[in-house]
Amino acid sequence: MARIWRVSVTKHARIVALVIGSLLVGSTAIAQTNYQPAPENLQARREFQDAKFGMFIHWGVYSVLGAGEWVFHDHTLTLDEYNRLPLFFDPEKFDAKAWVALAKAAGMKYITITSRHHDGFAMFDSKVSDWNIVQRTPYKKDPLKMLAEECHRQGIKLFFYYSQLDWHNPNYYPRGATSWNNGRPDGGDWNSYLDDYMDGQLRELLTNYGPIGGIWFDGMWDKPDADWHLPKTYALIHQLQPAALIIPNHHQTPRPGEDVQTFERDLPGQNTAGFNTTTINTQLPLESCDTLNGSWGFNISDAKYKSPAELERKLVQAAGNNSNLLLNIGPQPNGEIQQEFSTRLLAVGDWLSKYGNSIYGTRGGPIAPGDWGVTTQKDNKIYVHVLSWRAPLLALPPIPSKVVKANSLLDAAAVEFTQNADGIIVKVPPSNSEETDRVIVLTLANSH
Ligand code: FHN
Repeated sequence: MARIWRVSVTKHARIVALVIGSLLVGSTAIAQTNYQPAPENLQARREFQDAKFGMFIHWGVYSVLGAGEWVFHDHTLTLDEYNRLPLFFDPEKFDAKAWVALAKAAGMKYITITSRHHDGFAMFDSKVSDWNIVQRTPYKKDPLKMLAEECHRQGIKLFFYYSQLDWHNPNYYPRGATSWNNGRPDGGDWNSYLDDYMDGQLRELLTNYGPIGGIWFDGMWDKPDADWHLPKTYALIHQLQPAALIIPNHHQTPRPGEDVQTFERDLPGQNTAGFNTTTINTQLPLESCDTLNGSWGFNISDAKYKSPAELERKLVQAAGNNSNLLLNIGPQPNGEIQQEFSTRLLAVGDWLSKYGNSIYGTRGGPIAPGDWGVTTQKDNKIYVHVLSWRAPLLALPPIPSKVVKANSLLDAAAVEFTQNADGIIVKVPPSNSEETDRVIVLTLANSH
């Protein structure tokens, strides 16, 4: 009982920290001033939008304890205790080829992996400090190197999640909203943390792993009033790899220098999680991240697996809201991806092999999402995704173009429809209870 209470209190404290951080972080509205994205960056943004579905991976020494990536904070471990974790991290079953192959079989077009999380532990070969997988674990190898090589080989983009928040480095001082009682030293050089340590590691990530998709930042909400030297860091990234996208998970409206707006456990513009902004930057690609069960890092007691149908609906909802879905799994400490994840991912991949045309390469359609479903669009095709509608007729609002044909995506069967100034009425094919999404393709006149 005491444990349950403590866990719920710490979870609550965590959300409060995220919310307060998110509310305040806007006050540090410093960014890469006069940012003009390079042509290759603009191209990378389009490719990112086309990709639609990515694999998020939270993997670190915290996985050893099977209690999520916040275990240092949640269980109030001391630094000395946490320092022992790398000694038990020996992922002998890690197989970069299998991970990338699974992402591809799931229909995912990119991977975003934690290069380090809030524990500051580098999952790559860093020369900036020895708090890294090569020097502190019996494994002694750099899994990100293997993953990057495999991603390049299999033609999938790799992004690095990078936590700006660091519970381990003494120079992350003054402390932020989290992890006050873990025996961290009361002193440190903040500027050195940013300029030497963080930028040093980012330089490594952007020079030693070939072309990467971008950097997915997290943790700024921990110290909302701090000067994070963002102009310098953002300029460094864009200078080293102009096509690399900066994706900041600060839960606020984007600022110059940032290339994608991301939302955590929410669709763009929604805030059910309690810390997302409801303001959407319509100029930027959008992304929404979520978990396959309820956790980010490996959590041995979390069996709240979402069904393939739930995951497919999330993907369709994201696409209909002009957004990507970044779906998270937390691999085991031995490097294996548990079967509960892989079977569900493969089922989604199977679904995508039939419905992918209505997802990949699309943008949010011209009709606003409703309780019934969403639309996506590619060239002169509007895909009407009927997610929840029992009646035989569906009335849609007017659109500026003339519909010349309507047919069902799966079997190309003609679908009856009428169109006038009041809108479009389509006769929805009967629902098959096993179908997540009924997709009707509207072909427009005047294709471009
Ligand atoms: O605190 C992290 C959390 O562990 C996880 O990494 C998620 C992923 O979006 N982001 C943070 C909370 O905003």
